[in-house]
Amino acid sequence: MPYNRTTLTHFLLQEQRRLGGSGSFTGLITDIIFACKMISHEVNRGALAGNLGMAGSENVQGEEQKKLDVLANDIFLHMNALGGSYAGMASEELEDVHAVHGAADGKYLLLFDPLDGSSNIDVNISVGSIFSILRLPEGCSTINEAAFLQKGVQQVAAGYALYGSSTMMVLTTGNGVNGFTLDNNVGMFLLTHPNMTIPVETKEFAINASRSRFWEAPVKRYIDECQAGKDGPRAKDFNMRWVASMVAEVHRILCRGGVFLYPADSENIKKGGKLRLMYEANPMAFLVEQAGGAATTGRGRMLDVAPTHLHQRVPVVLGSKAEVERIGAYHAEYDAKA
Ligand code: P6P
Repeated sequence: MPYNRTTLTHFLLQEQRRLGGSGSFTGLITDIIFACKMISHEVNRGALAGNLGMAGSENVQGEEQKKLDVLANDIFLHMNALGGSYAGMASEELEDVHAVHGAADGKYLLLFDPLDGSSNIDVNISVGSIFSILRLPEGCSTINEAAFLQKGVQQVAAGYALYGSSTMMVLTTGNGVNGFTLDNNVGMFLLTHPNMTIPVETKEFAINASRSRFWEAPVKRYIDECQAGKDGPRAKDFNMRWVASMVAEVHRILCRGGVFLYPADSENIKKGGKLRLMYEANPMAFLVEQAGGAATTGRGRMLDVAPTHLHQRVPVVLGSKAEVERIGAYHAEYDAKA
């Protein structure tokens, strides 16, 4: 029987009953589900819909926007305002926070990267949407940047949609990680990857190796040892992957293990690194930890980083716990000698 799977909506209802929740999770995630279905449709149509190419504008990061960056951002802002759950939103594509006026019961804040990895769009490589949900601080009456500057441990839910060979949504509400695949025939996300778990060990690392000349010594040591293979200090061969789409890398790690590094280096250190804390590193760190992995800056737990501004960047090391801990140990040894 093809329809014996659990839908994402039913899964959330079951979670609420199990956890005695107020029912708000379903409302929170339902808006995001609609947004991701619409983005999936536009991404999948690609050239046929004239969606490829540049929008002719720049975002707050100073990056040239793709047409689909702008479209995905507009879809997220519109769809997530309709449900009334969110008092405010923050997007990689917007300099300032976006207050949702008249939100019926806006007790939450939504942060998102509407289309991560969009440089891959025009060459048909997987891209994704990343989202993070925080509570509106008690007594907060003004939706400003300060309301959003909460540590990653404060997230109530996080996840991503992956627009790949199939469209998937992977989600945590703090009780493990579950993956759902979009059945385009009926327009529903169906549970296909229950209780996703990251193996503690791995033989696969992901890093942009073209930046090796900029790396700090502990990163160089770790990668050199992996590349030395079974005759080197690790006594085993490693494989390397680099998709240049964080959602695709994290999904692979959730499915089969691995370690992902985007370190701060001598070239990007002034900006604090490459990846953004609030709507890339923190939601992915929440997912990875909930799946039994680890996520750090190389020098401390990602979810404990105290944010100072909305679009701040951080060094990222995440994935199989044994490798993340090894990389942390190499940084600590290096710092102790400094
Ligand atoms: P690079 C995409 O632009 C992104 O933010 C992440 O999704 C990805 O992991 C990284 O940047 C790719 O960076 O330097 O390889 O282009």
